[in-house]
Amino acid sequence: THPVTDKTPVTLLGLGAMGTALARAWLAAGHPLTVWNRTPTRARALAADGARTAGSAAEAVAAHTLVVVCLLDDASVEDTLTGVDLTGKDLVNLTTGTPAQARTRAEWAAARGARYLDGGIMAVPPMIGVPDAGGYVLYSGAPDLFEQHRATLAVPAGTAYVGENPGHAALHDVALLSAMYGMFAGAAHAFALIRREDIDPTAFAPLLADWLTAMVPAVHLTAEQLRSGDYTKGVTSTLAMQTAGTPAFLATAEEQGVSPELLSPYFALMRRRLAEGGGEEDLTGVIDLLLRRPA
Ligand code: FVH
Repeated sequence: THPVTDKTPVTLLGLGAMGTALARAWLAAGHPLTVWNRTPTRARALAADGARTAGSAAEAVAAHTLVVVCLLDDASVEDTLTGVDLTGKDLVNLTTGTPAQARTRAEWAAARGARYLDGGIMAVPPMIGVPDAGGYVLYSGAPDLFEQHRATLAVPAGTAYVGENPGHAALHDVALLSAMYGMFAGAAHAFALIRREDIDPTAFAPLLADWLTAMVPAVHLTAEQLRSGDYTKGVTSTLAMQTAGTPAFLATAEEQGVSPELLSPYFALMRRRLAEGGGEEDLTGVIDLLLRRPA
């Protein structure tokens, strides 16, 4: 049995690296916690720290109203919860998936009598339970459900509610991580350019970090341009000017013996937009070229 407390009891399914970090945060904050993991050995250390371990997912779900799921993927959620009685449960799914999977999972939960919130974790396990680490979780789904459990959900990491559509947490998650990979791709090309010269990468890195940091606020102007539909609004470096500069980038890559394969697709889109008459615009028109079909 759990000690008497006014803290919301939590059931947690999934004790991988992330699930274990979540569990430790709730235990440290004094929340009664019931855990289940497919491989039971992972629950033992948590039991020693005060978690109650359930012998099956069904037993764990039956223990408390708030049920948090942090498994590998959507298929493992299906495997784990098929046949489990979810009537009256508040299901919070922190498993990474696509927006469509989240929307389908929300309907699936509703058909089983459960309320549903989807979550996208913007943190790695060491950031969980560390208030200043900067990690947070994106949530979408029923607003009243989020409000009801906001304080409990805020224990492991900050929370950011992004709307009622259950697919929007996953969409924001993937969009933010996609931007991150674009940044990593640019940094990879930059490091490749200097790699064959007598340039210390650790001396170059601060310049790179400062430059990327200085450029980041440009996303706000892009957003304003998208909202207004005026892609020339506030433009300081036109598409025509920037496209004229791209041969120097490609020639430099050639001189340095570096493949342009990370940059070339973006430059090709810039040239296409220029050919369509977008020369006086910012780079924002490239976004329209990426929209392949009506959503
Ligand atoms: N770890 C991270 O850095 C990232 C940060 C951002 C968010 N992700 C997502 O969080 C989900 C869980 O990730 P994780 O780090 O805990 O992942 P693992 O350590 O690999 O643990 C996976 C757990 O899933 C269980 N599991 C896998 N398949 C099944 C199944 N068919 N049925 C039941 N459970 C299953 C696995 O159980 P076991 O192998 O211990 O028996 C673990 O509990 C994930 O969506 C990340 O994308 C983490």
